[in-house]
Amino acid sequence: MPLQKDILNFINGEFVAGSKWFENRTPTTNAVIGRVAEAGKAEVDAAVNAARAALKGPWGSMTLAKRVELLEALVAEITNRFDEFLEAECADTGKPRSLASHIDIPRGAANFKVFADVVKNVPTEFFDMATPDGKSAINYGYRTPVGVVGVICPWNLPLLLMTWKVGPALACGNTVVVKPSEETPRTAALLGEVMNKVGIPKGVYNVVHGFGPDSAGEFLTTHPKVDALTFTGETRTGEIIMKAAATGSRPVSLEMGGKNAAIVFEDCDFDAAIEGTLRSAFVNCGQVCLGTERVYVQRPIFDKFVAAMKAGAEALKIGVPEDKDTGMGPLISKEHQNKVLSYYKIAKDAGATIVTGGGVPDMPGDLKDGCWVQPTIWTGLPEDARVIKEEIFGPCCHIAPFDTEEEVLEKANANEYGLATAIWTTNLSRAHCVAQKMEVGIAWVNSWFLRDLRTPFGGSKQSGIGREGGVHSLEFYTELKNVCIKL
Ligand code: NAD
Ligand code: 6OD
Repeated sequence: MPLQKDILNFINGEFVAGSKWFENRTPTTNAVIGRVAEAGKAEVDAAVNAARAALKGPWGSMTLAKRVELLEALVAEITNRFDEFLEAECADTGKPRSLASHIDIPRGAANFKVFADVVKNVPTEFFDMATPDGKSAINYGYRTPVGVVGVICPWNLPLLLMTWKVGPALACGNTVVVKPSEETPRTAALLGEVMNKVGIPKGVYNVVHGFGPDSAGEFLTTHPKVDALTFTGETRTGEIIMKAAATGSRPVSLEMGGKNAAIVFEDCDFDAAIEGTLRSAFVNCGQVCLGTERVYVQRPIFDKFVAAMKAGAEALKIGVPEDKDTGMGPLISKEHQNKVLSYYKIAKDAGATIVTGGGVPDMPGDLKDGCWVQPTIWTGLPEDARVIKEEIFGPCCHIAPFDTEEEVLEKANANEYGLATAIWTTNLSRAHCVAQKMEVGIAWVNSWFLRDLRTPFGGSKQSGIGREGGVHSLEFYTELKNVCIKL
């Protein structure tokens, strides 16, 4: 299937244009490969109204068993159209096909399956109580959908992070209006076709394209008929969305930025720690919220670790999605390339030792205009340096030595973010102690980005509010009512 040239909004089961168009570029060459219909106030209003109406239609009265069947059909149909999703995701992001075919697209489908299983199996609570008249009453919990959920998405793992929200929202019987990132509109639109094919009723899944301020993002998050907002993106955007949600006292779920630390003890499995840290720093060109931008290595293995990281970074082949040897693609956009390169300059100006990288790789032909940067490793900066404090969201990390557990905990926790950590040690007791003391939502030991979708996922401090995953998603996507019956 050729790539779509015009990417449309999906409202009430129909593909529709918007108030204007904006360009869709591919980051490998920065060439325009399509145009996107921007939703204005009218289209956002239509999408929200369609989502509200769908709550009262066949979707609202559908049995749980039928809803689960439809979610399972979605998984099958995404899998059927795997290559189209892959092509669309790689065109928007430039990421290696080898990566998107193992992570983005399979997880994009799995997010429907896991929440279908959750809603099918999860019980609610029950209490039997004695009443003052010598008789009794029973109480049980009953979950209902929250209503219309606004889903605001980032560009780094577009399908995966969108269905991570849409999966549980639909499993719980809600309807959604999705605002994909302006950089990556394709897979959300393609999912509209899949929704129609499997028979999800009109208005249950809607997509409005556009930007944040004064565009679809703002129109959606300030719309009074949206009942709840779930967001993934930068912390400062999350704060704006939280303010919008305050009007009407609407619930928010926020998955935001990170400046994650890896802690490598001298007793680690060295090869595993190198493999995991290379992946956590450079996969998806460093554009993973859980990625490592600060690495603390115990002094006896520091030099050996830095040398192995340098060798690993320099062995990464930078290239196009379709080359099976590509280990790293481009950044998402010219704007983001400029941001990451500005941090490369900040590190240099601050006196960092540039172990490897620090610039733009030489790329042939059309690729010269793409959004490429080199994987970059620094050492030698003080803990208050900007590249150690601020989220860069690029393929780069600073590596610093440490001596004691107390010292590294102090340094690793001295950050306003608190999303994830990766701890590398063979000392079981130390692994538990450090994991428990890290101020993060997710602590991996001897692994990174190993996901069991039944577990709570989210950030502490400025990395987020709320937890999603497994039964935890039900806390956000349902209203839990207590029914009390006097017997
Ligand atoms: P972003 O905050 O710039 O944009 C995210 C979405 O918000 C986009 O759809 C954008 O159009 C929209 N938006 C922007 N301003 C808005 C406004 N005023 N009102 C309504 N919507 C608005 O984030 P990004 O650059 O797309 O993604 C990268 C960021 O996302 C990084 O900070 C990364 O750490 C974070 N992230 C976090 C997680 C997590 O799970 N914690 C996952 C992925 C990405
Ligand atoms: O694996 C997930 O469910 C998830 N939300 C990952 C987030 C990755 C951030 O870039």
